[in-house]
Amino acid sequence: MPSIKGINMTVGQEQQAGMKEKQVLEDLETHLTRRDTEALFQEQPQTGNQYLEDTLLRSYLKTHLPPKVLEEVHQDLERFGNRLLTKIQRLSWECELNPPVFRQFDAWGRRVDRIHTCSAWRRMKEISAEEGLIAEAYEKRYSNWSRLYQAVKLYLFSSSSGGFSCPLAMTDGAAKVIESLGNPGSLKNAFDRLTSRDPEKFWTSGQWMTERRGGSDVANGTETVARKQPDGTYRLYGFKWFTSAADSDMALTLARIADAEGQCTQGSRGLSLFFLRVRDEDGKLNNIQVQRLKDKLGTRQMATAELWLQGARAELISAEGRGVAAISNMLNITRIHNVIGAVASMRRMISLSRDYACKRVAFGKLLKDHPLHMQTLARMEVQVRGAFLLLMEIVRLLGLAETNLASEQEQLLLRLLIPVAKLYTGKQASAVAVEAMESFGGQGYMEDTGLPVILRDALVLSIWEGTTNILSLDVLRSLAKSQGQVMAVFLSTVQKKLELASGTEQLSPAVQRAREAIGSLQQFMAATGSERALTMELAARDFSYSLARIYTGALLMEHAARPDASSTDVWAALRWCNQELCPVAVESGRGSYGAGAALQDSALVFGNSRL
Ligand code: MFK
Repeated sequence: MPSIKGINMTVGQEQQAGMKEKQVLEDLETHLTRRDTEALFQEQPQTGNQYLEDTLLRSYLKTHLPPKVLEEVHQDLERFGNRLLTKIQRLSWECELNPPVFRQFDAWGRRVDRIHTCSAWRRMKEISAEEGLIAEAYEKRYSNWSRLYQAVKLYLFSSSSGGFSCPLAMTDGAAKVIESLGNPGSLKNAFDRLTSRDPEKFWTSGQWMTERRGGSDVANGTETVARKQPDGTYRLYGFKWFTSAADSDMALTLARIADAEGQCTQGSRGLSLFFLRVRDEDGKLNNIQVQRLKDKLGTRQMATAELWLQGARAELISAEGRGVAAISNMLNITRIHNVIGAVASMRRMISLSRDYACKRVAFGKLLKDHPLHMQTLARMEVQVRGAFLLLMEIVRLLGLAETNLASEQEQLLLRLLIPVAKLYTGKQASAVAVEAMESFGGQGYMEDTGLPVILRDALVLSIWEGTTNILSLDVLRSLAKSQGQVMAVFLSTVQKKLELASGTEQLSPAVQRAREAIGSLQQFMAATGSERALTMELAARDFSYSLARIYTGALLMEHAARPDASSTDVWAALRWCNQELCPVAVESGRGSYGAGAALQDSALVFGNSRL
């Protein structure tokens, strides 16, 4: 006897049950089919021309650029915005879908170590040259404004670049190093190619700094040895553990020069900077073996590799033992690119969230009509506005420095603000990407929406190019090097901006809060006294956050004090200044930076048994 769900039935009963089941299925199918043909049940969020839609960017350019420069730049950016929308965004998605593939051996067992990139990735390289994404900064067509203009193009490109902004960062950094070395003849070809607008000529560069024994601790972690050859060149032997965009044409890297006995100087003083070609004219690797490609959480569009240097031919380009100082020019540029990437990913996420809020109906109305939802988006908008203005301030200062127009104070300020901005915006980008993802509900978590890619790629921004703590220590390095002078410049610059803002009455609560924060910061600096070294190390992160929040607050206020400022500019400044602007003073007041607190923190992490 047959059975349904364990119930015994006769043949008649079985037939009846079968017919009923069929009827239910038919009803269900009719219902689903009807619903299916009605409409898509959710509309995809989209953005238009990113340049035209970015009111803050446009108002910044209008305020700061000379009219003639603005006119030309505006036309180009509008055109570029259209190109991004209609052509480049599609390529970006292709890069995500077709990550690089590594083939170690050919069909006949020969070692080939080939990194295959997709055609969209290679097209990105051509586009970068055509658009002058590196060239613009070095041609200096617009004098001190060229660097800012380049940064704006990179900012627009970043979130549609399919990860190509990474090799561009290092390419820019390498060009900067070569330029700062006075463009020596032996590097002329490389410089011309890095800064070329000709896709046929254009080169990208790698920055090989990280080795097995340490990422951040370059001074102690670098094992690569350089052996001098009779012709004056060097051969490098070592293992590079993280080499981003390993398909690049050239690289700058650190190594220790061995003396006649094969001995090397350890520590930072033993490091020198080298230039090398990755492949020769025939495409053969320069005595380099690719061990494998990295299996990363994000930036999967890009080939990050482990490389064995087995006698790679290289040229010494810094003074012996001055490798870290020489490559720091590259680091400062790539850190600025990191800020560009952070602001761009925040802007993209928020633009998509904003569009979605105008399309998605929940609880009987559009998301944009839910005040709590809009409050959440507004909080993110304040973050990206602040980060954007901080980025513009840095590239404005860099442009002045590169055209010999920056005062000594402005140069000091630039040195301080680069690590401050890198560490702060890296964290902002991760937080905003997570928050924005939530604004799409479950859809935000779906791979094929493309939203998780933005989050994954944003998460690296606080790690590579120096983690948050390493950058916080770099902030202290810049203080120490200037013997505190940079703090005086920081404070006087902020004071000037606040003075300007105090002429706008609606801004007065923000001005007041910023002034209080400055007072607290000064008190903290004065109170560190004899315990300064330990206190400052423990306080480094909160201290850097305080600098970021105070300076950004001042920039938002300055922008909101323009004659043609809007009420939203004012609101953004007020909102920014409602947060704790000087966390270092608050934590210091709680005794967080003493030796006792350090011991307790350690005990908290490990449990009391370790003490
Ligand atoms: C979208 C964005 C895309 C970005 C893509 C990039 C992909 C590439 C991925 C990577 O390569 S990630 C790896 C990046 N690695 C790092 O960022 C290293 C992090 N570690 C540090 O930054 C350490 O602070 C550092 C290695 C610099 C410390 O080294 P040392 O040897 O202990 O430094 P020291 O002795 O304090 O300084 C040596 C010299 O360099 C000094 O000059 P002087 O000898 O003339 O006094 C310093 O002033 C100078 N210096 C150090 N950092 C500087 C700097 N100068 C200017 N700016 C800086 N930031």
